[in-house]
Amino acid sequence: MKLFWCPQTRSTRALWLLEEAGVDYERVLIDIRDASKPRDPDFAKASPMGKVPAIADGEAMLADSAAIAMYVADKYPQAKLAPAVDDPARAQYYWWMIFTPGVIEPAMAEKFSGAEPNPLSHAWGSFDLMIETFEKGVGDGPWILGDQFSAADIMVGSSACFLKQFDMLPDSKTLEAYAKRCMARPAYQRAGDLNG
Ligand SMILES: N[C@@H](CCC(=O)N[C@@H](CS)C(=O)NCC(=O)O)C(=O)O
Repeated sequence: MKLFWCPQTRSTRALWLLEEAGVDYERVLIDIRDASKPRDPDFAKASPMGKVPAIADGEAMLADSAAIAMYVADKYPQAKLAPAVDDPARAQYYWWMIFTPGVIEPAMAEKFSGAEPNPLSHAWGSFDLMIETFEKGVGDGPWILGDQFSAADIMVGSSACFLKQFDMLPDSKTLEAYAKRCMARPAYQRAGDLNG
């Protein structure tokens, strides 16, 4: 499997994922900050928007950290990164897998840009509602699905770390502690070392 990545981007999620999954992969650098540098021709096929992360796994090619997380978790069930399809926990797993691209990231953009919150019509609710929902979801944890760590933690856990890194995490003992638990995972640390 080829992972198209670039340091200090959302590729960190895919690195963390592949390290948790214990999958053999090759990192292929895409310098998103310099479009004049040559790019592996598979990258354009895997990522129609030219964004990282993306993967090429034989003929299977896709981009987007959430899509990649779902693909890898299902393709490598031995890594136990997703509840089985017939496990009732699968329902909450889907909800939290989509929470980062559907809610956390747009809510962060709202906050960053200073846009007026409009929870009734904005699909992500609002930044404050996102934090409240995220906090309740983590609850006593330790993970977003309770005792079982899953790819959903890679999605929302990395988002908690980004919120912290961008100084956007409000005073929340629950989310602070959750972010710390994620960062303490050996696979997260290996991904950090690879990320430069
Ligand atoms: N929803 C995507 C977003 C990916 C994304 O926006 N990646 C940025 C870096 S963090 C990128 O590749 N930007 C370069 C560009 O748009 O040209 C994901 O979660 O993977």
